[in-house]
Amino acid sequence: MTSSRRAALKTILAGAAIAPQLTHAAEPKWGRGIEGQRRADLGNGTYLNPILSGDHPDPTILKDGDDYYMTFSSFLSYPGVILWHSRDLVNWAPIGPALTKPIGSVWAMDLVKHNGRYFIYIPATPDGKGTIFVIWADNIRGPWSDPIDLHIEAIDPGHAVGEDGKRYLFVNGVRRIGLTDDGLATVGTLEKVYEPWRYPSDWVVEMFAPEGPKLLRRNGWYYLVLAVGGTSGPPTSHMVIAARSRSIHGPWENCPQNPLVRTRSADERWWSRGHATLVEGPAGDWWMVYHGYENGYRTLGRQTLLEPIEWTADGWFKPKGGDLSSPLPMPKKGTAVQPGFAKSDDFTKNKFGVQWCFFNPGQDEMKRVRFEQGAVSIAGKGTSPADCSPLACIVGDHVYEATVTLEIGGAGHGGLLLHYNEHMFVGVGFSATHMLTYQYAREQSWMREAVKASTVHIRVRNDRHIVTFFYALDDGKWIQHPWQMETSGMHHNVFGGFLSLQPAVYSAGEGAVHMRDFQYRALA
Ligand code: 6LW
Repeated sequence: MTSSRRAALKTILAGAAIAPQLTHAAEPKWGRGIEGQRRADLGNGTYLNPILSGDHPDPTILKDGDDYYMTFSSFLSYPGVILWHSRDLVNWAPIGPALTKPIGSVWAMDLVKHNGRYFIYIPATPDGKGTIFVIWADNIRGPWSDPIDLHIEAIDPGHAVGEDGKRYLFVNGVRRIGLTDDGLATVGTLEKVYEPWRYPSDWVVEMFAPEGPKLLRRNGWYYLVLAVGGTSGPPTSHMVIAARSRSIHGPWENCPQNPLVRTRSADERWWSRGHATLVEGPAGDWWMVYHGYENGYRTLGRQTLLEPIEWTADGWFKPKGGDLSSPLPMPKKGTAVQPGFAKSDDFTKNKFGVQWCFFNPGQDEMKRVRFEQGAVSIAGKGTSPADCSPLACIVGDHVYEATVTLEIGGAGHGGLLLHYNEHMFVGVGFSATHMLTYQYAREQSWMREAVKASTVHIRVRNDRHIVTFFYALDDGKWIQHPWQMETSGMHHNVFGGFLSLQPAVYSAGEGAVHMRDFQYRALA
C-alpha cells in the first residue's frame, strides 16, 4: 500500500462510527491518563487504587534512596520481569525487562539491593518443575545477568540479611535456606523455620498456602509479612499476616492483630487482598503494597494496591486504608514521574518488554520479529493462536478498544485476539482468502467467510466483558463482526495459571504478518 493511501485510510478508520457503549451502574471516578487509561493520582492530593491497573501481581518493591522500583510476576510473558520506577509510590513508569531468556512461568519474586548490587530472586518452572533463579546487575536499568539456577524447589523467595551478616532466602512454607555472600548460590538445605498463624478453620478461603514471605528489619525487630488463604478461589481467600522476632533465627511471635488485611465480603471492591511488602514512603511514613482482584474484573488479573500503615506503640503496625474503595491521601514529599505509557504503537520504537510480550515463547522468539518502516513483521509459527505464541499486552481498563492494521503475507494467517492462554482466547483472523473466527480457543469453521484483501483492519471492543469485533478491508469501511461474545469467565479461577485477558496479535502458519498502527483507547 502506498503511504498516501495509508494516510487516507487512517483518517477514514479513526473517524469510523461504531456501536454505542452499554450503560452501567456508577463506578468510582479514577483519574484518566494517556489514552484515557485509569490513573490512580487524582491530582487533588489523593489517589484511588489500583496504583497499577491490570495484571501486576505479587509486587516486590525496593526503596533505593529517593527512587522506588517494583516488578511483578510475569508468568509466561517474555521479555519478562518488567521493572517500573516511581518517586512517590503512586505514579509509576516502566523501565524495561530484566529477563529475556525464557525459564518457564515466573512467579512472585524478590527485588533487593545488597552491598550496592541489585538482585532479583525468581521462582520459575523450566520444564514444568519449580526452582528459584537469581539474576543480578550493578545498574538497575541493566544489563542484567543471565538467570542462575539456585536449585531450590520452592516458590516465593524473600531475601534477608541476618544479624550475623549472612544472607538467607525465606520461601513458602515458611522455610529458609542460606545464601553465599555473593547471593548467587545456596548454603545448606531448606529448613522449616516458622509455622504461621492459622485463621479459624470455618473461614471461607481457598487453602492455607503460607507464601510470599517478605522480611523487614526495623528498630531491633525482624518482621516477617506473608500471605495465607490462597490468592484466588473465593473473594475472601487471601490475607496479610505478620510475625516478628529479635533474631533472624526466631523464635517468631505472631502479630496479635492477624489477619492485618483481608477482604471480608464479596461486596467489597477488592477481592483476595494479600501478598504484602512494607515500604517506607518519601516522607518517612510507612506503606504496604500488595495485590487484589477487582470485584467483577478477575479477567484483569491481580492489580497493585497501596495502603498506608501506622506503627503502633507496641512495635506492631496496622493498616489505615479500609477496604481501599475510596481515595486516600497521597504519600507526602514524593515527586510524580510521568505514569504509564501510550499503548498505541506506530512501531517506530521497539516496545518489546515494556508493552509487547510473547506468550510462552521459545528461546529464539525474537528472531520472528523484523522492524520495518512503521511496521513490525512477525514470522508465522505453529498453526493457530493456540500454538503460535501471540504477542500480547497488559491492559487495566474496564472498557477499551484496540485496533490494528495487518498485512497478511504468504500462506499464513494472523489476527487480533483477547487471549488468556492456549486453552482460552477469542478473536478474528484473516488469511489471504478467508476470515477466521475464534471462540472457545477454536476456530469456528462454520463461520469461515471468503474475503479477499491485502490489508485488513481489526478492532476489538471490550465493554465490561461484552466483546465486539469489527473489521475493515481495502475500502476502510468498518463492518461489525456478527458474533458478540461474553468473556467474564476467562480468568484464573476457571483456566488456572494466574494470568489475565490481554489484547494480542497472532501470526500463524507459513509466511509473516505485518502489523502497523496499533491503537489503544480506554473508554471507562
Ligand atoms: C505466587 C504465589 C501465589 O507466587 O500465586 O497464590 C503465585 N499465591 O504467592 C503466582 O502469582
